[in-house]
Amino acid sequence: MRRIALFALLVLIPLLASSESLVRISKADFYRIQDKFKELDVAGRYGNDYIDIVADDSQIQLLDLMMVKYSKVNRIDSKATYPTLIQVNDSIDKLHSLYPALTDLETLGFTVLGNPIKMLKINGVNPSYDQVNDEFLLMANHHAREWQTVTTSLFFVDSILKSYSSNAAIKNLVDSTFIVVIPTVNPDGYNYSRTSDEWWRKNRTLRGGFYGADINRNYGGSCDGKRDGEWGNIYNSSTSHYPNTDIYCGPYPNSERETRYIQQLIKDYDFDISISLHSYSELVIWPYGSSADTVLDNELISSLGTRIASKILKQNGTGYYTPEKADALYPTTGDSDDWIYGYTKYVKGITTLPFTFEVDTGFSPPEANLDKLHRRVFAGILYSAFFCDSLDG
Ligand code: 0X9
Ligand code: ZN
Repeated sequence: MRRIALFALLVLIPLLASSESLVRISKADFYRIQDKFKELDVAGRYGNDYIDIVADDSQIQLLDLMMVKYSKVNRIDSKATYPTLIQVNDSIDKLHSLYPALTDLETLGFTVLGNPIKMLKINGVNPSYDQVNDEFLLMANHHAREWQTVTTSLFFVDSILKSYSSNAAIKNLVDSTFIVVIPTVNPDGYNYSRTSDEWWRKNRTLRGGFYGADINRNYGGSCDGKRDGEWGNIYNSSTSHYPNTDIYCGPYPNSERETRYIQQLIKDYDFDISISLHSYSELVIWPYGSSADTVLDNELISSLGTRIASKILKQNGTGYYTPEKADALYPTTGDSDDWIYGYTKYVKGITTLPFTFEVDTGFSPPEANLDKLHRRVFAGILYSAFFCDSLDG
């Protein structure tokens, strides 16, 4: 009887949608269930022994059936701490109008809901046209619910522009580096998460009655000719072809506008380093995330990633972010970093070193922690931007 119930749930889960909550399970249980549990929306790692997943009611029922112990985790943000999408866009406009000589403002493209994806270009020589050797990309908020990544990127821009005239090292950085910042890659998702469903992760493309694809599962392969790097390949439960799941990879590679806009940007500029801000787990990670394979530049990327991580203090002050190859938590296909590395290396013939920062210990921390988070992560972003000068290109 129990077997039949389990079977019914396994078949039905991908088709059902219900309310979601954040639950914490042991790492051992996570690895025990992940094969059977086809669609796991991992929120982050908690300490060394726990994994947090966003689960809907039917998935929680399945945890019960599989005798997995879990505890519910409350989201402790205060919405008012975080800017609305309109306020995010206003802040970007304001930064440009306050520093017109140092910044240029561009729209990468528009989302299906008509929201602009805004990008600030920063340079002391000519912010409109890249005339320098070093290029650095910072993007945030591929995932809608990771609100603090948006404010962290805005804090970075505000801080370097404010310090430009008084801090010689920052002036030197801004003069010698073409810095591109995209505070939200996913404005439709951010707005929906901020106003209607705080657990929302995807964008808001509507297909066949289901909303959204996970932009960080949608990039079309690592372009190195290996099957492992391919979009849509499923090794375990961390990507899905079911459109109603949080980790839906989209109907085909690069199906999402947001994915294609970022790809175009990577084609247009020769970034030395790119950083994609996500939350959470206090990690600095690098490709490949799709398999145990290492990139050709593994020595460089892992030593640089380790150095970057050593600049970002953990929230509890006990140490620094953990550096690791991205598949260490879970391998998944279609993320931005695998694509950026593979495309720049094998198609363009230059090398962009892509990193993902998984900032913080939860989604959208409360006000008291937010400014401190910005400052801690700033150290890692700034170090990375400075490092562009040491790389070829
Ligand atoms: O799953 C993701 O897209 C990222 N983590 S998050 O919790 N922010 O959703 C991590 C992607 C890194 N790549 C791999 N783990 N392969
Ligand atoms: Zn994320």
